[in-house]
Amino acid sequence: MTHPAALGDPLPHIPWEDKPAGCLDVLWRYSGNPVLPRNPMPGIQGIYNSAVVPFDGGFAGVFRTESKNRYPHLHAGRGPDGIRWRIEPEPLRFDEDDTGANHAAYAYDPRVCRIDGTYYVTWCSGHNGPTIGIAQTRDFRRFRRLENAFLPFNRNGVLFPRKVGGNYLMLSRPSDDGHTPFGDIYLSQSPDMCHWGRHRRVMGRGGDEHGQWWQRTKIGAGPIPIETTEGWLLIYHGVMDTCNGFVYSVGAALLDLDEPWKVLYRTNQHLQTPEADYEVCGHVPNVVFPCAALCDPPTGRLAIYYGAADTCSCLAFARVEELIAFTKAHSKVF
Ligand code: BMA
Repeated sequence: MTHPAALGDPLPHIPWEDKPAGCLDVLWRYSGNPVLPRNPMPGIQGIYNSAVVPFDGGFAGVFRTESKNRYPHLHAGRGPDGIRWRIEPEPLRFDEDDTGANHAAYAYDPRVCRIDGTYYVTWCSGHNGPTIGIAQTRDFRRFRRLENAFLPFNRNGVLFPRKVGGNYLMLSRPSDDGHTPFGDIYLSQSPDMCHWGRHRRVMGRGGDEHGQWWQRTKIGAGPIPIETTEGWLLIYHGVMDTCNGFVYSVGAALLDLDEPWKVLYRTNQHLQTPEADYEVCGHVPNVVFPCAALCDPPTGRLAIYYGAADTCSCLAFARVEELIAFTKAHSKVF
């Protein structure tokens, strides 16, 4: 039997730190967290839930910022090593387009996905309520807006890095106009990145009947799924309600390679829950919210970018082989 392995291009300069001796967890935090702290630049009080990809020998990203009116915007950024970042002072602006998208609307929780040499940004965009905005870029300087993927209300739009069955695929979570006390993950298909259909339900939140309180309120796709020999590795957030509000944790699933709406395995426990000071204290306490993952397939090293407490940006690490083995060994599909 071959070992489970990630597929794709090598990334030898991935940000990395070995697992601390004695650590029993599958995911471990970067000792230099937060990578991007609160008040990272004038007028910006928080930078979190942001997406990073390899680009031009280094890294590029799209970052969620929050200014002092607490209105969220997206900013492009570049960094040589995935840890030190230069964030553009002005929010992303789009070239002229003929979409009906509202360019002045709020923008948050971006993901960035490279497909056939083009980078697609998806994010939660205002359109009389939240839905999934899409833009494309090749250089992280000029961005072209495409049509919104769905009607409101929807969040957590996450593309797959290649077509499957001839279609682009996107995960999302249909939701409501508020703080959404419900939500399951769905998959939609498109021949052209414009018309989305052939919707499939992928997986639901867990409740009493599944013994899964950590993800009992809602779930949402996190980073772009990683193609592996065992299926698409999906890292996602699971949310529970408590007397003090929502708690956001991290889980993982393996989806069928050819029919990714079929869940093969899914962790029956969280892999990371808010514990570090910067996760339990911030503008919204008790949130870990992964939006991007870098992978070096030859070594199986995985670097996961996550927002902490809706305040700062952090890194956690894992080994793909270990993460897959854990997901298979501690699985409950429902
Ligand atoms: C969700 C989104 C995220 C945020 C989370 C916790 O609804 O708004 O951006 O991190 O709530 O506040």
